Amino acid sequence: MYKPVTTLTDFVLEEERKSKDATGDFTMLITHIENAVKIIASHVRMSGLVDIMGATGNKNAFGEDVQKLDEFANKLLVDNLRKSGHVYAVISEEMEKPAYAKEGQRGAYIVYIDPLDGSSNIDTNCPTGTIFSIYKTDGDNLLQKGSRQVAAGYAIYGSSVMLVYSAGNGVNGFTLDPNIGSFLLSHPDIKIPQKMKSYSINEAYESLYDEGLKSYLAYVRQTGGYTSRYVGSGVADAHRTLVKGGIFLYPANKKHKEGKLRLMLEVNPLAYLAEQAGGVAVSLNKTSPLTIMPTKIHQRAPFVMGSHEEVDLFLKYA
Ligand code: P6P
Repeated sequence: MYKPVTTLTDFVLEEERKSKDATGDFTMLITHIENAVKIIASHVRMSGLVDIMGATGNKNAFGEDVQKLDEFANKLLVDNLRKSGHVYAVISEEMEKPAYAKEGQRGAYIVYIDPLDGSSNIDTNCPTGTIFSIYKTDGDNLLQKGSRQVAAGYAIYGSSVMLVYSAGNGVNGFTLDPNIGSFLLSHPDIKIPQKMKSYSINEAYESLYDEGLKSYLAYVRQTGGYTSRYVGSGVADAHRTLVKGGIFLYPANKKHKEGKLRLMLEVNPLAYLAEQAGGVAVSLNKTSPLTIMPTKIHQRAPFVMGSHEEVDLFLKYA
């Protein structure tokens, strides 16, 4: 029986038609990201069977072991985007320096990417993801506040492959139909529930947290009704929080004094989505990370996102 479906392409074209000064560049940029994500998804699904699993012996910009799959994802995304003609520069978690498009191929957008977030989970078959954050080119300035993002989103390689993004008009989720190879609108207008008694934090670091956070954790544990969920893959923890509500925290601690997550590559895109979905995100000084003026492309920031009521409760203790 015929049932109308909306593909990601249909959706982005419709959004383009709504925007009077749209040139089609953004539509093409999202399409390049979509195509790269489909290829990454097919490799992630096969990672246990082909020899692209396991570490490469290289280190990324943060001195972390690079898994072969995130090196593959990085090369694919960076090459795709640089040659697209729509991108001025790509900044990736896997590369210390930005990758600029060649002269004559430089476009209107700067794209920050975490090609395979949570890659340390690949060999345990836990969800991983690709995070992207898009800014308009601003001369050769690559450091803009998160509030200047024109779009942000992620792919999550989980029980299904989803692409979730916002261009400032709410958040929409698309699920890959492997039979036709298209992303179909499956989660229109995602809204974070105002409250949900679920908290997500790495509790193994408790001794490293500040007293306020310890008191918050003590409260949610003893008040009853709360559940704890933590995957340890940012996209998975953020996605669950986006669709089910609750609170996801990666705060600063004595080991990670600025937090572990990267401001431009993880915190800002996830915070943008949280706010677009009617939720809230906080970082330094209990304010939105989108207000932070970045000073380095790879700087880190503390991060909390989730349901308004759950984040408000956390802020009472923070
Ligand atoms: P921890 C994955 O390595 C990552 O960068 C994020 O995806 C995730 O949220 C975080 O680190 C998990 O860190 O210290 O809890 O293992």
